[in-house]
Amino acid sequence: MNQVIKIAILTVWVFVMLFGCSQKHSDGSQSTKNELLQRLELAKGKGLLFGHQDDLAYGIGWSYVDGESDVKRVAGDYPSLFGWELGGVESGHRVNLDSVPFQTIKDLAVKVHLEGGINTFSWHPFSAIDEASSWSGDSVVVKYIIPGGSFHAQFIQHLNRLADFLKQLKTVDGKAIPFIFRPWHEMDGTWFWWGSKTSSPDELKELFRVTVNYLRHEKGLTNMVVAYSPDRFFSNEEEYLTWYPGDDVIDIVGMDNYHDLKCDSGVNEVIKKLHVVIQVAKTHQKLAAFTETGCSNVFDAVWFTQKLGLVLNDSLINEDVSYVMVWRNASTNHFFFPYPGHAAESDAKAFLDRSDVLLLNEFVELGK
Ligand code: BMA
Repeated sequence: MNQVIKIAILTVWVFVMLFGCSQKHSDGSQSTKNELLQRLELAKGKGLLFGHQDDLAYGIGWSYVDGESDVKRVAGDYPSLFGWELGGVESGHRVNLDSVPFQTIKDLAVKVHLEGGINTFSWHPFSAIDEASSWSGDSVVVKYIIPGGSFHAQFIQHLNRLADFLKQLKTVDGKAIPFIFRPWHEMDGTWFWWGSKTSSPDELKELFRVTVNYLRHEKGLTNMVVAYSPDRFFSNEEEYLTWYPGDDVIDIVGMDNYHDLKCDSGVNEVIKKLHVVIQVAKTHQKLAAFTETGCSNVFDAVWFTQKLGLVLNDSLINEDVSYVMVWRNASTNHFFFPYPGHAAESDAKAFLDRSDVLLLNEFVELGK
């Protein structure tokens, strides 16, 4: 064989070995991440997954009862997407800031995965400077915890504890399960210490990049799908992307929006904003999601069919948004999904009965 051809073959081989292998983690976690994304891709246009925060942990009138779920009580099946909160894990707490033990979260998340559902994690961490709560919108934190900041080492310690938990998300045979991680959400609002009042877009982008790159590359969490979800303060793609940390970091683009759906005219606002999210998703080849919404205490008894339902009737949203998630059912003073006997029960059931809204069994069936 000609020497030049030999060298060329050798070069290609070295390249494939170096870069091909580095993409694949020894526990196959990179492939589990793609598996999650592919399942969402497959569901696109067939229906939106319906999600509920803390669904299996507690509901109205019960807590930690195996198999219980307020969504199941009302609609006959579980959600297909399950939200969990990680706030407190970074500080070494045994329970999260809503008192749910991390061990329980881990066990339930693995169960969800085995039963065909998808897990998504929010994170409202305490500040690495003084352990102040996430809802310290006036505190300047971000510039001190990014690289070069005087509290960067403390922040890395927070990430180490977070990673210790996330690394436990495995089946008994040691296979890492895929999950969605949605840190630094609602950064365009002013209520969190990473919000727009005290951090610049560049600082937030850096915080986001450091968080994800550290978890993925230093801690090997390549089974992690990452979601970007500002709140509602944007009206075009440029504004939406103000805090966007980059295509290499993000897999899903979304929006959190409770506020606009409080009034009738808000339905159109939400539709317009989700169109922006969808456009970004198309341009950047990402999935789009309605990452958080809800009506506090479901005080509007037809909110599900007449607000959220109208949003889903929009054909673009129906085709291109992968999931919608409502927040937790903590008590009769703080809940976002009705329970048996509540005035909104039949309306929520009618919404979930729509063929384009996927509960767990329907989502699992799609993959068969
Ligand atoms: C908020 C409320 C709080 C909770 C926090 C994190 O929206 O539900 O009660 O502590 O989310 O889950």
